[in-house]
Amino acid sequence: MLTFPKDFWWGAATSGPQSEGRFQKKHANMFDHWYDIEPEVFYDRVGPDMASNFYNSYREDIALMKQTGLNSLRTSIQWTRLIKDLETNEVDPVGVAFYNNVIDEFLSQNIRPIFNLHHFDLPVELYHKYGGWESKKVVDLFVGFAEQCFALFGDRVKDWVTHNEPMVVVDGEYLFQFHYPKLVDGKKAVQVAYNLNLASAKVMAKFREMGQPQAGGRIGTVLNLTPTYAASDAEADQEAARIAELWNNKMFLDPAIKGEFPVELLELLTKDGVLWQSTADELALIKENTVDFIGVNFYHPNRVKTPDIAPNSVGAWMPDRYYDAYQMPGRRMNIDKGWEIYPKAVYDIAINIRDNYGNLPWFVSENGMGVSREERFMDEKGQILDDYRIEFIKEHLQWLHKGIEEGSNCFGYHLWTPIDCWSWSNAYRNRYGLIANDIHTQIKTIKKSGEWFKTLAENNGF
Ligand code: BGP
Repeated sequence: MLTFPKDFWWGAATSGPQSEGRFQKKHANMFDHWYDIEPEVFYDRVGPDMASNFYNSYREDIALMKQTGLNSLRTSIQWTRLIKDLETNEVDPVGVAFYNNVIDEFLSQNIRPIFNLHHFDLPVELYHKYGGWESKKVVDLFVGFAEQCFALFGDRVKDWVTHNEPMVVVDGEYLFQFHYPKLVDGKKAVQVAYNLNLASAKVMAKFREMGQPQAGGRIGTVLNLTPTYAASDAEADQEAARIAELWNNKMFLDPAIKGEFPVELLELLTKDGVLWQSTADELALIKENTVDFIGVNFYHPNRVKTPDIAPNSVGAWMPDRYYDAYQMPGRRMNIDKGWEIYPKAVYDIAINIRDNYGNLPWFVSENGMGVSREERFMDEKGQILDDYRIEFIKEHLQWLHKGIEEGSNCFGYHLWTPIDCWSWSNAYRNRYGLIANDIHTQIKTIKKSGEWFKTLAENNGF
């Protein structure tokens, strides 16, 4: 039996845009807009309009979550729902009422709500008007939105998160074209990375200025800390891994925890002539405002090798001129999703935080297994028998447990996701939930993994 620390968070994570649906929203976010102009990009042309209908069924949904044993749940407040006037940050009463009801419902079911402020869902108007995260004006508007959230909900919500996977905004919107506006612009990508870090620090400063910690509040951020593994011990592969790690992980992890960007990254961006615009005041604010805890989303490792192209190749700046993805022969795959399964990485993350980041309190904020056409595994009673998901969770928990035994300060494990939800341009292709959602009827049914998770939470281990 593997027993986890006392008061361990056994939970799950979702987000506003992926669960609520667009009902009664005041504004469109980047994805709403993208779907409006290019629906064909989305798997089966399914957009965010309905998502998993949480806006209408939050009571029933939260009751189902309770039945899967969750003691904590992360979702996000949609900027595009809470705020009526994006310039003045005047709130929309309908949005306020909705989030109040949701919070109260979580609390009445004894589920701890963890609220995130940004999950790829910038209001698209702020992109069209100001260039979105390229602009420091938008950083300040985001702080104003956060301030409203703390003032309205900080009496009941005690755990806050500034961003979910900010690196995905950088990669998806500015480099690799998997999020609208699908730009390929390394220089802008670098500025956006900086501005997202600045936004996180400014929001934390506001949180503290408002006295939230005195009222028992904590604030952190959620990063997709995909560890980098070099293809070999050869110096060139090691060098590729060093730079990939700097760009993909340390660019957010270091300022979040240490309040400073890694010197090696600054040197590299300076040498390449793409370093961001920053001021001494901003850097001082980042230095002073570090996280209370960190959430780590982990799905798959990042294996890299030295790039095939020569170092003096010509063209626009992209970080991946320094490394290529390495397809390791014999790797174990979740073939449906196309991601490698490598549970030991959770242990490596635990030890990295323990040894290199002051053993800060952290939790696994997302981990999970996306599977397509899960109806394949349905029994005659209509329940999905997802033993593969149970095994996947167990394997990751075994490694997490080892990390904790060796002193890593991990306080929880959140699965992605409680109820099958809408996943951006993949829409409903990959299902991750403990609870299945028939998107045609919105009928929700607990999977075998949901029952198993309840026992896991009750026993505080397995
Ligand atoms: C994470 C995101 C989630 C979720 C998940 C599943 O990176 O934080 O929002 O979408 O990935 O992704 P996919 O649907 O691509 O399998």
